[in-house]
Amino acid sequence: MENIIEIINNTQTNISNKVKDISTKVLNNERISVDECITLYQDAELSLVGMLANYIREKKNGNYTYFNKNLHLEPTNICIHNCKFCSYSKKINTDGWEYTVPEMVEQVKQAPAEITEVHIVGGVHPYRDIHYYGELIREIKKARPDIHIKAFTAVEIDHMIKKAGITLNEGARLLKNYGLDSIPGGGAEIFDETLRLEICSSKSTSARWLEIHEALHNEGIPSNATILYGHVETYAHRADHMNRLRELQDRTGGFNAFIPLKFKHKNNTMSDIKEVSVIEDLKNYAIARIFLDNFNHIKSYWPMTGKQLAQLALSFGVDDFDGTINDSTKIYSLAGSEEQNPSMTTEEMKQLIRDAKRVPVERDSVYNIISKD
Ligand code: V47
Ligand code: SF4
Repeated sequence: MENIIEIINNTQTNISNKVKDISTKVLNNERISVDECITLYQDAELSLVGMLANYIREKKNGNYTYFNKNLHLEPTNICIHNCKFCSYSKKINTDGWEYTVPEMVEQVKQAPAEITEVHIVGGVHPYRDIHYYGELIREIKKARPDIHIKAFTAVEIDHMIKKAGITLNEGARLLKNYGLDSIPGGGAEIFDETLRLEICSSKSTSARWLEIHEALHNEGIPSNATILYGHVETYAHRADHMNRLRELQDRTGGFNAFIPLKFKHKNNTMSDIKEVSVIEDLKNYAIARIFLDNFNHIKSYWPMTGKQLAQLALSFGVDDFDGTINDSTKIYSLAGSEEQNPSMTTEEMKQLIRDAKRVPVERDSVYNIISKD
């Protein structure tokens, strides 16, 4: 380790003593504080945080880069909320769309046999409750008993529980009984209460988002966590967001992966905000990897970032590429994501990973290895 610290001292010409001390801490496997996280965002060079993140990435996941074979189902874009960054939702009785349960089950039946996961995220429909979505889970399981169902953000779950008039613990148990296997990380946005009111005022509060994930973890249902970054937040807001996740993970260990989601500005009411640079994206991945020492995986969501940035991110702390997806999501293409029709063959995914000098590993939804090069 002394060697790496020496290299940092000799190659990072502009490094401050503070950043040097934080780097030493990271390389000695010590947890960094919120203030130290902010210092890295403000003062550290991309190459330095990249190197530190890569050290941790390789310690946790070696040279592996995980992906899975999944299908995205979006039940509806009808939504009661008014998130300013959303390019996707419609109000009921306008020109929104909604699939019926049989239509969604048919989509799953039609999916290639090798798909191991269905990811279900959509708008918060005013009339649908936990029993409606529970039926969907049950029918999908009937059609494809082996498929892992990763479904509904905490914000969707919050509404479906309220709609059914039951408590959170009852809801978590019910979802488990219906066959829910895990939940995705969406709806977290940014936890700072003032900003949350500014950009998505009607959405479940930050405390509620965390409470729902905790209840599900306690029921044995793991989840992911996201952050929406690159809009009106500061570095301190990002560090605070990750700190609340790190604290919850210390208590439950129920998070699988952290997924930074870059704000895309097309077709929404925050379009006047310029999107952040690729340097900022890479720095954000790297600092997330450094700060979230109790998360095993950092995911780059390629349909949003584009294949090239996702590939580059594999050298900045990222070890997970998400899934092959099959052109089945509209959430990001409407917001101007890099992939307008996201789909990738397994071979293409593996080659992108190999080209970044990593080993492609097909995983299931809880990171058991299915196959590797
Ligand atoms: O919460 C909406 C984001 C999220 C925009 O767990 C936007 O594996 C950027 O849950 N620019 C939902 N982001 C997506 C989600 C997800 C995605 C991928 C993987 C996983 C996982 C979960 O999409 C929302 C919101 O933060 N979003 N609009 C936008 N304009
Ligand atoms: Fe609804 Fe989700 Fe869009 Fe917010 S981001 S308006 S909760 S679909």
